[in-house]
Amino acid sequence: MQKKGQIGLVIGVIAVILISVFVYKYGFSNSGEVVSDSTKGMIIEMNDSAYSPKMLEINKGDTVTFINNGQNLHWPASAMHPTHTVYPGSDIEKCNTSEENKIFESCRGVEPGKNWSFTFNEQGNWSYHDHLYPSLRGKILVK
Ligand SMILES: [Cu+2]
Repeated sequence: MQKKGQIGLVIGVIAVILISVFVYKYGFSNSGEVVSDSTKGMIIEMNDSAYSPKMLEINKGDTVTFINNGQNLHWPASAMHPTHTVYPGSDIEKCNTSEENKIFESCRGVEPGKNWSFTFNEQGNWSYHDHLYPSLRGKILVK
């Protein structure tokens, strides 16, 4: 009788643990998914050898965040180097003016660990490069 009680207790404890783990995991992954869904595919990682992903497809109005995971400064900018005028309205000459936040370029090196974001309101296939390392390139397709 006492043994049965102990087994029952053990089963009860295990059940409580399993339920807690399930609830925790379910709740966690659920809220985690909401966060990752809203930023899914919207992040471009810059490191010292490449931008990744090299080709990103987004919808008009989406915001892309360029994160510097490298050791050096990185400066994402619209094609073509060095004027950056391919993306509509963009021009390196507009850096340090009131229009700076409307152009597809960071206008300065983004420090390691920091990021820069831009919202794409123009449909098209937009090439960009790193103004400090022009051989580093990528494309953003805005549908
Ligand atoms: Cu450039």
